[in-house]
This record gives sequence, structure tokens and C-alpha cells, in this order.
Amino acid sequence: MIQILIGVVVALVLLSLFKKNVPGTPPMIGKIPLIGCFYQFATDPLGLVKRSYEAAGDAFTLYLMGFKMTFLVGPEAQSVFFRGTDEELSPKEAYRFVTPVFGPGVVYDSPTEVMYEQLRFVKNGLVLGQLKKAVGIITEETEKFLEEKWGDSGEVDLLTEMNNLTILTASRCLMGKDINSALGKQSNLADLYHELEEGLNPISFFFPNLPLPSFAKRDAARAKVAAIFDSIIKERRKCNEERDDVLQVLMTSKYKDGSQLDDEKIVGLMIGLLFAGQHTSSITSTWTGYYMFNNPEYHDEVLREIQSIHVDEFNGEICFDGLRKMNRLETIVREVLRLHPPLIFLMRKVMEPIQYKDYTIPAGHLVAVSPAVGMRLESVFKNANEFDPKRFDADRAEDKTPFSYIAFGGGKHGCPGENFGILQIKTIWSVLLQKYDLDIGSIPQPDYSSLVAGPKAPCKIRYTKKSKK
Ligand code: X2N
Repeated sequence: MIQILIGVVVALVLLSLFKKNVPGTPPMIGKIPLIGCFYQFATDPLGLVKRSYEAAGDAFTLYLMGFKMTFLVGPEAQSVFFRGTDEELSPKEAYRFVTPVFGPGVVYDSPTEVMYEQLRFVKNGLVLGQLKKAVGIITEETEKFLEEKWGDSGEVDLLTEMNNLTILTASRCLMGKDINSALGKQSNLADLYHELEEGLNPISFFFPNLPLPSFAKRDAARAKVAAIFDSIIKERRKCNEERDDVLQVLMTSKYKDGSQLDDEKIVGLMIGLLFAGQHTSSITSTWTGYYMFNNPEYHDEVLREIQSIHVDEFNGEICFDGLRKMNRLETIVREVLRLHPPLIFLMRKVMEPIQYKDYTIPAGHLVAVSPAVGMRLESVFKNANEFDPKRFDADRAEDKTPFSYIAFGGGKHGCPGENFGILQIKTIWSVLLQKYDLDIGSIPQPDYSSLVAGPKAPCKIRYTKKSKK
């Protein structure tokens, strides 16, 4: 047994020692046997990608613990990633590690045609009519949250608060008030959900089957969350009540063959959507606060927008049409996402060799684009490391080069939650800025150690309620 093991290790070491650049493939980076450049990747992934881009050009392969991950950097290379078909570049094969969390047969874990139908259901759950309703829900939840949890003045961690708030708004938009009654007093969804998500750490991407303690917790937490969501669905079926949230859309959607999603898949989709809507939003809300308060001219401009739109034009009511008119707040959020995209990498597995320039990227490679690196290229965005929301204004429109602005990915897997997410953040800040004066410190460093990258803790801020005049 042990001899076989040693034999395998020796063979692998020898193999990687003799691993040469295969002619026609992108340059390979990371020549240390077995590990390649995994250590640098794990400690400073963006630094490694940036340096490799500068040294090797817009297509290169990182050798990581036996994985070959080919990066495509810049709009031209990124377009190859986003235009690839599912048969050539498979998201399913690259995102297998999410299946234990979301559940079997959900989105990426189903056959391509089924996945597209599920994505269609999700899109139907996020159409304009749903977004308009969401504004009311988000406003209500935010006001209630601030009233109950914040009070007149105090100190809080902004990221923690945004997390707690977003889990309320997102779960209510997804399944209405049912979640409150289903949870009862037994436990709160945030705590349960937290354990579930610890199973989605970056290391699980490379080693989805490690017997980590967090994975056992994940499985236990998933069973509990699934039971809660399942009871909500069953309850709703019994009452025969018509609702207008995302869950209702999922429960009534039909595949082309007339069949419907079974409850297990609905549960899985809800878990996936809650995860997707939760972290990306709460993180971006937090960055948005920091960037506004560290750039007074933009802060002032947003306050003026609130006054002229929400207060003067819409009589103090936060509504969909008003939010849509808040152009400066929108460009601030988009600029925050350019500097700090929550998903720093997007990935596919190469199933059929693809061509880029003179290179062939062979089947078996992973391909990746990095929104975090790709959106800080000087060749695409002027003074790329600077916060400058005006770059999106009509006269500059730096984001209009195809596949240059990729915070929401692009192509047929482009994020279906883009409008919902931006709307949610605009709503939360519209409420918050009207009700409180904030004291927010300097911009924190980003933390790339989790799957969804956010600001490093702590994010302490102080708040005082505005006196009513
Ligand atoms: C040596 C541990 O190894 O310290 F959520 F319905 C729901 C997949 C994104 C993979 C990024 C970094 C690996 C560091 C290892 C839905 C809203 C989605 C979309 C550090 C020390 C999920 C990040 C993996 C970097 C590799 C997956 C999300 N909209 N949410 N330390 O996307 O969309 C969803 C979609 C990603 C990655 C990495 C380390 C649909 C170590 C120890 C070691 N990667 N990686 N979403 N690292 N260490 C989502 C896309 C999908």
C-alpha cells in the first residue's frame, strides 16, 4: 500500500519536473513540482494574476496543485470566456463544489438544458414587476431594522449590520413573511445560514471532498435549512394561497415539457438565490458606505439626489421610479463594484479545446477571468485604481467596451440578479442617509480569503439619528 503511494508521488513529481510548455498552449507559470504556484495563489491571488499578466500577456496558465488554470485578462481575452458555449466551456464542471450547499440537481448540477430552464425561472422571479414590489419590502425591512436594532445613536460594525439587514430583505423578497413564521423562535436564519456557507470556502473549490469539520457542519446546517424551506413550500401548497414572491414564481413555473420543479429543487434554488443575493449585496453596501463617506463631493451629490428626487418629486416616498432616477448613486455603486467585485474569479472547465490568438487551450484546463484584475487595467479604465464614478457618465462611458465591465460576468451566464442587487443597495442607502448621520472611517483593505471577497473586519462606524425638523 505505502509503496504504491510513494510510487504515485514519485511519478507525479517526475511528471511535473518534466512538464514543459506544450507548443501552442499559453505560457505556464508555477514550476515547483506538484504545488506549482499554489502558495502564492492562496496568499495573494490577485497579485499573482496581475504579475503574470504583466510578464506573460493576456493568456497564461497557472499550475496549482495539479490544476491547470488558464487566465484570460482584458476585454478581448475575456470575450472568449463569455462567448464560449456550455459545450466548450462548462460552468457545471467548474462549480461542482457548490452542489453540497445548494443541493443535487440545482442550477449548475443539472443537465445544460435543465439549467437554462431553471435560470429562466429565476429570471422570471426577478422581472420588473417583482423589482417594483421589492422596493416596498426592502424599504419596510430597512426602516424596521433601524428602528429596532439601531435606535438613536451608537457604534456598530457596518458589514455585520449589512449582513443582518440583507438576510432579512433578501429572504422576504424570496419567500414573503412565511420565513418568520416557519422559523418561529427556535433559531435565526442568519446563524443557520452561516454554518451552511462555511462549507463554501475557497479551499472547497480545489478539494470539495476533504473531510473538513466545516463540511460536516455544512451538511447538518443544510438539512435544517432545507427542512425549514420545505415546510414553507408544503404550508403554502396546503393553504392554496396565491403569493407574489420569488418562491411563488418557482412553485408555478413549468419546464417546456409541462412538468414542474419538485420541492427538493425549489429548496435548492432558494438556498442558492439566498446565498447569491446575500453576500454580494451586503458586501457591496458596506463598500458603498465607505466610498461615499470618503469622497465628500459624491456624498453631497447623493444627498442632493435624495432631496430632489425622493423628497421633492415623490413626496418623501422611496419608490422604484425615484430610485431609477438616482443616477449618481447608481454610478457610485457600479464604481464600487469595479474596484471591489465580490466575485474575484469566474470559472469554467474546458471541455473542447478553444483557440485564443495563437494559443490553443486544451480540454481539461480550467479557464478563469478575474473581474478584480480585469477591471483595474489602465488600458481600459483611466486611472484604474481611483474611485471615479464619472467614468460611467455618458460622455466617457468607459464601461461600454464589450466585456470590459464584468462585475456581473457577461454572456449567457451573466448575473440575473444584477438589477435586483443594485436596486437593493440603492434602496438601503436611500433610507439610511435620510434617517442617520454617520461617522465612517477610512476605507478598509479587501479580504480575499473567502469565496465572496469583502472588506476586512472590523468595519466600525458611529451613527446618530437625524433630528426631525
Ligand atoms: C494555502 C485555506 O487555498 O488558508 F452563489 F445560484 C448562487 C467560484 C467564485 C470559485 C470564486 C482563493 C482558492 C483562495 C483557495 C447561484 C451572486 C452563484 C453570483 C486561500 C492556504 C457562485 C475564488 C475559487 C478564489 C478559488 C462560484 C456566486 N451572484 N453570487 N487560502 O463562483 O456565482 C451563487 C451562482 C466562484 C471562486 C481560492 C484560496 C448562482 C487557499 C487555506 C489555504 N474562487 N479561489 N454569486 N486559498 N488557502 C455564484 C458563481 C459561483
